[in-house]
Amino acid sequence: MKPAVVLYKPLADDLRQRLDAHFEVTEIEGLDEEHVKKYASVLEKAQGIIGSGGKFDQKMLDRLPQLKVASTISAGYDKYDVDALNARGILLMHTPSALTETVADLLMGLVLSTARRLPELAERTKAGEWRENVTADWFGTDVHHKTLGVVGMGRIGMALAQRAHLGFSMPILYNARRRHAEAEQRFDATYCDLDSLMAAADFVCIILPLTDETHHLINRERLAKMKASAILINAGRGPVVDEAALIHALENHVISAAGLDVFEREPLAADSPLLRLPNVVALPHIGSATHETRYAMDATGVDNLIAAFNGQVQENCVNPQVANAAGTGRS
Ligand code: 8YV
Repeated sequence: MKPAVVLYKPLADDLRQRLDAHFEVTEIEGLDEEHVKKYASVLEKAQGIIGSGGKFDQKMLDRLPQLKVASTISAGYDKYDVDALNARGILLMHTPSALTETVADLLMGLVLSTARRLPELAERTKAGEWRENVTADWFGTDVHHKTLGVVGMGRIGMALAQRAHLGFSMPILYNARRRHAEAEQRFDATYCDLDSLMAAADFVCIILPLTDETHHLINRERLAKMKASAILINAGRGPVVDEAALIHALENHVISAAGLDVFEREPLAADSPLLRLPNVVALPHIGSATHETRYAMDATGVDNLIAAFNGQVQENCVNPQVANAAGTGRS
């Protein structure tokens, strides 16, 4: 008998067929409270689950007593209580490699948008305000040859450093848990402690996962270390930056601007002060949101689920150590 799997996001036909070939699939509309209740009996039988979003805390895991594998169609897995998964021997698969280049493109887009004020000036142009050659109040600041600070030198940090250093001649500073020889060799990146990076960079780009250690890592004191001309970019996870402290820094010109794809609460509330600040470019968490990349992520999520049920957890597995306990086959 094929393992029972719950799918909680729509997939392209070919990916759905691939999933159906391996599993007995029940598709549900979502994992919010309403649907969790509606599909309680389906969840109770699920051995696998695949989709993106949802909160996999102990309460949710209690609704999934048969679960062996969770395949999240995302790189981040901060919505999962990994200790609870480990205790139950549930494998967690994710899609870190599928979105690297696309998120790095967006980061570079935020760097350019904030420095050159692209959204604001495009709006002013559409509003008919361009009546003569622009004067200094329309000017932005240069990007090329400015110093880029990368906080979190993972795959995306590397892809950003490549663009910034090789494409825009930007010196790279970086902070990470450990030194990154390849970044230093390929992009001449200089390792810095976080406070020195904050003080020296013209652009501080945050590309960190959300963990207990990174929550509010960028706080009022750290923002105060930045140059008044510097720009903060966050496309990792919102709560890594203390949003109230950021708003304070932007309103009081402690820093010059911010480019944000992620927020403490998503979707961002319509009355957030961030939306009325002219020096903020706010995006609706679109780091990986291209047709090609979202398809690639979905495909990786499906392949991950199949691989995990075959005991193949060499790639894309958050907790390969539980492979045996999960009883999913050879490890
Ligand atoms: C999306 C992301 O939020 O992969 C991640 O961690 O933040 C994004 O790609 C989403 O999870 C994809 O549906």
